[in-house]
This record gives sequence, C-alpha cells and structure tokens, in this order.
Amino acid sequence: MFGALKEKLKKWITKNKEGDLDIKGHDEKKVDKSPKKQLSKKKKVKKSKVLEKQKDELEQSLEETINTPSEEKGFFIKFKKRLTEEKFEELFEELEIILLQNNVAYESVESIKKSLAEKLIGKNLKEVDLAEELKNAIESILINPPDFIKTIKDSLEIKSPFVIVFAGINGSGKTTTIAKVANYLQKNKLSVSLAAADTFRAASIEQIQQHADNLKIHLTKKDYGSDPASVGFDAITHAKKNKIDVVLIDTAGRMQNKDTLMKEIEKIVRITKPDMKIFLGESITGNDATEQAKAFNESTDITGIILSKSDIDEKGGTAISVSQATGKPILFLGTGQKYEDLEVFDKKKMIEKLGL
Ligand SMILES: Nc1nc2c(ncn2[C@@H]2O[C@H](COP(=O)(O)OP(=O)(O)OP(=O)(O)O)[C@@H](O)[C@H]2O)c(=O)[nH]1
Ligand SMILES: [Mg+2]
Repeated sequence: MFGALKEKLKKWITKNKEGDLDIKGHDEKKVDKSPKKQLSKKKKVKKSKVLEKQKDELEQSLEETINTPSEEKGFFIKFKKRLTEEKFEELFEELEIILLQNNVAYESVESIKKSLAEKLIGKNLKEVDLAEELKNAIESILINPPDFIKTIKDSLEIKSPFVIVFAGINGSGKTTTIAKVANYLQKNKLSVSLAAADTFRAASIEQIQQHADNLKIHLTKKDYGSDPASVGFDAITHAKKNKIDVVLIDTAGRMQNKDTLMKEIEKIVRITKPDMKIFLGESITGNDATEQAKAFNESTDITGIILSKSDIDEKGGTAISVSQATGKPILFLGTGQKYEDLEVFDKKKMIEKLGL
C-alpha cells in the first residue's frame, strides 16, 4: 500500500525541507512569470497584499538585523527566509497534485492544506519538520476504530447474537471479507455463523458455502431469488437457538445509485436490526469508494468501513479520505486473499506505511 504516494511525498519533503526560499525577489519573479496570474485582477489585489506583507516582513527583518549586535551580523544582511502565504500556495500546489493523483479526496486535501498553512506560514522552513507537520495534518483526518472484539464481547453481555451486515457494490470483497472476519472472531474465541443473504448473484451461495465449510461454521441459506431479509432473520433465529455469538450477513452487490437496490439493504437492516453495518469498499477504486461509502452512510448510517485490496493499492488515498468523508472509522484493511489477510486499522501504522 502507498507505494507510489510514499515515494512522491518523500521527494516533495526532501525538495522543500531545505527551506531554500527567499522572501526577497524569488517569489516576485515566479509571480511575474505566470501570465494567468498577471491577467487576474483579483489575484493582482491579492498579490499586492502579499507584497505588502513581504515588505513588512522585510522591514521587520531589517530592524531585527539592525538591533542585532554587530558580531552576529554577516557581511551581507541576512534576510529571514520566512514562508509567505503566496510561497505556501506555491509549495502546496505540488503536494495538492500529488495527493489528488493518489486518490485523496478534494475535501481531505483542503483539510491537510489548512493544517499545514497554520503550521508553516510565517516560519522558516529550515526550522520546521516538514515531514512531521505533514504527518500530523494527515493523522488529524484519520479516525481510529473502537476495539472490534471488545465492542462485540461487551454487547454480548446484554444481548445475543451480535449481528453484522456487510454491504457494498458487486465485487468489492464482501464475501471474502466475511470469511476473514469469521476467522478473526473464531481466533478470538467467539462462535460465528453466516447468512447467505445474497440470493441474487449466480453461484454466490456456493461461494459462501465453501467458506463456511473451510471454517467449519454454520451457513443459513435459502433458494436463489428468496427474500434476503428473511435469510438474515432465519440466521438470527438459528444463532439464538444454538447460542452462537455472532451472525455475519452477506448481501448482494448493489450499485449505490440504484434506488431499488439501496432499498433492499435498508429492508435487511430493518428486519435484522444489526448491531453493526459495515461498508465494504475497494481501496483501489479511489474516489468511487469514497463516494459509495458516503451514499451507503446516508442511506443506512454505517458503523464503519472495511477497505479491501489495500495490498494491491499503490495509491492509498481512499484510506486517507474515506473516514473524513463519512465521519466513520475504517475498521479493517483487507490485505490479500487469505483468511489471515485482515489488518486492524490503526492511524499510526498507516502513517508509518506512508513513510512519514
Ligand atoms: N488482493 C485482494 N483481493 C481481494 C481482497 N478481498 C477480496 N479480494 C478478491 O476480490 C474478488 C471479489 O471478492 P468477493 O468477496 O467475491 O466480492 P463480493 O463483494 O462478495 O462480490 P459480489 O458477491 O459479486 O458482490 C475475489 O477474487 C477476492 O478474492 C483483498 O483484500 N485483497
Ligand atoms: Mg459476494
């Protein structure tokens, strides 16, 4: 994960951390070169404000130099190389492109920009830790999930079984992830059963039956075409009778913009009253996954997100933006096709993966 993004961020930091900025001349030259900026009246006003600010800074810098004991003065006057607002815009423009190209949603790019602006404008880049500031800016838009196992065990003290519905568009990894989650729950000493509530896609029941057999767990199923909500309901009845701790309900892949399909998931939720509603998104689909997560959240108020296929996602921006877009945490990352390839989401780990 983050292969491409990590490299680009590293280059951006290395390039800029030397703080080779001069508030005198350098900025102005760059501004004059841009014909777009010359044409824009608004920008001209902004520019004159910026130049005024630079002038103030220059004067302040000169004053500080004058007040500095002579032995501390160089032969030339040392200007303080502080990052102006305009220079920050220039510096961030490059980072913005890197982030957008790597699937970070625009909204999240704006948040990162705001955090960085607060930390960097007016500072000498040589005196700030650019990697640290970027790390903090990204970390601030991530959400750590609550402890998955503890949440379930706490709830089981009150009622049983604990019911989880998985939703997401076709091929996003729902069925595979359900098997991974079942395996994870078993490893944590919780009994599990599955519900084949995808009665729509050909071979979907055989696929989940295979996982149930491999993991030696019960699967509640009905014929293709039967009501998915009733499969979920039957699975809960079976779990109650057999004292099974957790029921995982598989659903059919549905497009988030197709009303009828969205309504179907709402019906499953209404009938089975799940304790958790998990949205499955494919990490590699970038902004599509983020938009789908938003739509599912608006429709069924999801508990959290699992991003599958993070092992083949070189960009990784979805993992950076999806929580901010929905206000919901990523619970797990899917990291491969084996049952063990499920990683609990952790902000710190994620930042480490980014190399920051
Ligand atoms: N590399 C990788 N592949 C994954 C991961 N999760 C799922 N897959 C693969 O993605 C494909 C689709 O997974 P499914 O679990 O069938 O997806 P689904 O959402 O149930 O699909 P539908 O039932 O058609 O809606 C399969 O080939 C899985 O092996 C993952 O974390 N990493
Ligand atoms: Mg499936």
